[in-house]
Amino acid sequence: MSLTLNDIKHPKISTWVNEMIAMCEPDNVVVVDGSREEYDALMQKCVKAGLATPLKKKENCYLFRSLPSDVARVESRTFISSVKEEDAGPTNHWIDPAQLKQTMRELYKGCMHGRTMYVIPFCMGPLGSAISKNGIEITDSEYVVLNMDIMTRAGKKVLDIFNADINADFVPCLHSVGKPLRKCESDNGIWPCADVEYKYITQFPEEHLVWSYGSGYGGNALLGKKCFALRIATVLARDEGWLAEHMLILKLTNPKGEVKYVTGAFPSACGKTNLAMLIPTIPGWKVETIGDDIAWMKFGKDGRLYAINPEAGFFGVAPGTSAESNKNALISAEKNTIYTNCALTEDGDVWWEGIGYPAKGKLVDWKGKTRDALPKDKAPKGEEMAHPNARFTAPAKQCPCIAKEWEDPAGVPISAILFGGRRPSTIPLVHQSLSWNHGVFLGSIVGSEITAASTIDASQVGKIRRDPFAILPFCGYNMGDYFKHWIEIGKKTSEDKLPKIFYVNWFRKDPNNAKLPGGFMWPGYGDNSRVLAWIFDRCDGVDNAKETPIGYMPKDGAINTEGLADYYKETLPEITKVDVEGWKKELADVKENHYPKFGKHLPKELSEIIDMIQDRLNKA
Ligand code: GTP
Ligand code: SPV
Ligand code: MN
Repeated sequence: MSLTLNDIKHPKISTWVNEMIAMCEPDNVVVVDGSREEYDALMQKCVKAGLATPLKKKENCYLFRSLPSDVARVESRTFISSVKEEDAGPTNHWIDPAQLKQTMRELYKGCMHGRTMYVIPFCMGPLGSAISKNGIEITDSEYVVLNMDIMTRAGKKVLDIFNADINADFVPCLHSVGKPLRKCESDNGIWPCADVEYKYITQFPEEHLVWSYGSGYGGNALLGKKCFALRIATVLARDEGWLAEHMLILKLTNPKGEVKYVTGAFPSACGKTNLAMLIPTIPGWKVETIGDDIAWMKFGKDGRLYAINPEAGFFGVAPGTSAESNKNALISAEKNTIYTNCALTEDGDVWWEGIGYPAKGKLVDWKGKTRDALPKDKAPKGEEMAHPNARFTAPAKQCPCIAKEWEDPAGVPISAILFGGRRPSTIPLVHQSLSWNHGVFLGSIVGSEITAASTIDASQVGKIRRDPFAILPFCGYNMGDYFKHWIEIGKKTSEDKLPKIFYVNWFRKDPNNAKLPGGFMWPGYGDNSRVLAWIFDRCDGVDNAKETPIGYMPKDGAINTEGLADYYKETLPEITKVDVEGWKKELADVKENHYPKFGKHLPKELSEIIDMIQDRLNKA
């Protein structure tokens, strides 16, 4: 059944693979066919090597534990290696491509000794979609193959596309864990990866090429995801006139049965998966999922933007996921799922902080240590049973609320784009931009408290950093030029056909109000449907908004509060008004500390917007 190098008929792919074999010197080479038998055999290999634990309580589910040094993306070791430094821009790390290739070639030389090289043909997006794109990932990690099997369309069906069109484009993605084995040596239960100073997650934007070395973790190693579908795809999108974004895609149905599609960009671990799978608390409304992390949007013939989800699975944050917060995610991950860095229970199930019930008896924590379950479901920072960035990899088709059109090759027409982040103050629950360019401005100032997904440095967690369009760690070129690209997109069609742009904030805090769970002034999760409903009606031009200095905001009573706890009804006026002084400070900070970074790459339109809003605030 399994495929070999002889099954590759696409000359450019063959040549590239053979060059990589010569450099990495694997013991064997396998071309991944994507079959169930292959998946099962690879999983058994991981179990034998002591890397995967089968979960007795969940059908075909396995737990992996990484090394503590390999639990998240490593932004300090992530590079946009463009020919000119200026093209990487002020927000990316850059090394000259010739120099970096030399360094990495030294590392790759013989790096697959004792290992199998897997060649994975994969497609980002529904097969046959004009918006989809193909790649080949080479890896020496079985964990990566298994995850790519869930997260992308991978295997023979994609190889067939290449073999049918031997000139078909592909994005070459090379990955190694950077841990060669000596003869007869095995991983022996230890997650293979390299020390941090040898990790490199490199994008070569001019060549549309990815080289990743030394990490086995999700965003560093599943190269179809952030490396290709965002860092390389942002470059393709710029050149071809479309958008590649760190966005969820959801389908929203109102009580009359009318449908709108919405995308949303929130920084890592700020609620995309949760919003995409939300169960509305207001009657008659329905949310269904198209995607939870990445959206590719292209103009259709009708001048509207159509979005596809380039992925086929969810690589979701486990901690905080409970039957109450995100039941649909839990059900998605009930079977055929890979868990990473969760805790293991005595009866063979996974557990994490915020799963919604206390653990019993003894647990094996994410570091592999057996510990007594804590009486409460919260451990002190740094001593969690599951790592705060523990993840589940689950097939999207298992999601109970997956939309029937989630694999439609045409994509879905987008009516609204949301931006958001964790902002404890200033930013209101929701406001709508006054224009497309004002919306681009709102995207450009997105900021958030730092979360565990983006750093391995716990001391940084909680500080605020700007994360424009939630794409700061994922933009493959100069962020100033990326802003310009968004302005240009707004000129390609008439304003009425463009999605409306909103800024939302579920994370306002009042630490002095003891009644509020977690100090949050808004319940979030399913109650975010109340805001989605307002947005839906905005898109239809319903008279539910008032114009304020910062944009359109809900009229009094326009947010449905039926069934909301009294203490949230009391906080609602505070989070739905303009904090004039807070906004003045916000804009001053953007002007002094954020925008100057982009120099001449900052589009003048954004400076004009900031002046306009400052002016409006001064008159308020
Ligand atoms: P990535 O996969 O890292 O890109 O993250 P994501 O944006 O998909 O984040 P996710 O939905 O997994 O949410 C991460 C964390 O935010 C979880 O701990 C959630 O419980 C929490 N969260 C999500 N939505 C809300 C909300 O509306 N309110 C509050 N307070 N917390 C939320
Ligand atoms: C994120 O960090 O935004 C993720 C997880 O979605 S990773 O794929 O590791 O980037
Ligand atoms: Mn993400």
